[in-house]
Amino acid sequence: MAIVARGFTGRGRSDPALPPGQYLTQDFPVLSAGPTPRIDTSRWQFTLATETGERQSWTWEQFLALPSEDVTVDLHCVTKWSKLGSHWTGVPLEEFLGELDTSAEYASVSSYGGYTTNLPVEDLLGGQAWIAHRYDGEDLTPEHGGPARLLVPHLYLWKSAKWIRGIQLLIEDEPGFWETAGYHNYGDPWREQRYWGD
Ligand SMILES: Nc1nc2c(c(=O)[nH]1)N[C@H]1C(S)=C(S)[C@@H](COP(=O)(O)O)O[C@H]1N2
Ligand SMILES: [Mo]
Repeated sequence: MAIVARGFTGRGRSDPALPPGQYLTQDFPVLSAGPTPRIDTSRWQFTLATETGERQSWTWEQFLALPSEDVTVDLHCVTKWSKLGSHWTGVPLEEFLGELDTSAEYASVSSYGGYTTNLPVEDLLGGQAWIAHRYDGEDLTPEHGGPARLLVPHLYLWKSAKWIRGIQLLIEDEPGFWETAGYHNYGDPWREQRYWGD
């Protein structure tokens, strides 16, 4: 294998924080598959359902009363932009899943507006995922998923469902909106899992 010095590999930057095939952006592009739903926090609810049909819901007030964390994370979109060091406030998924009696390994995430995405339950735990309600010190805007969105920055950003409404735990995996349309089922940016077959 030829050894190619960094800087001689073409236009791509070789920032070690950038997964393969990604470029840096300072903006925060908006990518939504449909219209932006407007959900008043007075009628917002987040519902977690287990594989046995057990359900638990949180109102906006109950959600805000949970312990939240300030996190700084890198975002990687499958359309190739990456944004490094973005600041969020959110409730770690352990706060919702922690007490739950489940043997489900898969999660189907659904949003107000109908978007869905899927990921292993394991990827929601271990300090890797939050339901975020603040971005850069401000309430999350509707365009970026406000009042609250999933934030799973170690996977491509399509897994970070905006306008999150619920999570259904499943024994068998259930591909979501983009996963059904050809995006990779798991979506690890470091392994460049963009499409089925990658
Ligand atoms: N509900 C919902 N969530 C979504 C999407 C969407 O269309 N609807 N798009 C996904 C995709 S493809 C990306 S790249 C990110 C974009 O988030 P942003 O618009 O805040 O940059 O949201 C993800 N979450
Ligand atoms: Mo995306």
